[in-house]
Amino acid sequence: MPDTTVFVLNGPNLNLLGLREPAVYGSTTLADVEVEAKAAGARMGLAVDFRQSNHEGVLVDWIHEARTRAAGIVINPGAYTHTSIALHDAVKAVDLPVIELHISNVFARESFRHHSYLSPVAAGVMCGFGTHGYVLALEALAKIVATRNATSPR
Ligand code: CA2
Repeated sequence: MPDTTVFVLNGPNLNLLGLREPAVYGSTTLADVEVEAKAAGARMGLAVDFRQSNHEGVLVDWIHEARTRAAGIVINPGAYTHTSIALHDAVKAVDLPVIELHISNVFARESFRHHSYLSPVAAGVMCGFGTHGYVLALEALAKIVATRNATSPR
């Protein structure tokens, strides 16, 4: 049984994944991504708590919840990436590794997607690898969590 939980958080409109705009975001649904992320996490000894909300404050609450319930966070903040000082502050406030993830290559898209409020406070940023990015981000997080646990075990 994995004894390390990580949160995978998804922001606004990602509930539409696979159902709209397949040319940009692919045809895999968020439910498919959840299954893949949980399987990948299990292989790495991580229990994945996978969530989606269209509401900024709910995402803030979940980041706070992770302080006591998770060893790290993968977050696709959706469009809040480009607007949310609240998410910046929440990530900064939790002493947890946070990986920022985007399905699309935001730098190959509109200029308003080139700035992120999360990147300066994230442990790392992954974008442009489609929904496989969730597995890649979990691998990166697993490595950071293992290193943290080895240097300061509970
Ligand atoms: O590439 C990403 O993962 C994004 O975080 C997705 C956000 C976008 O605002 C960011 O700039 C980049 C949008 C999520 C909306 O997802 C949809 C999925 C399918 C159909 C419509 C929207």
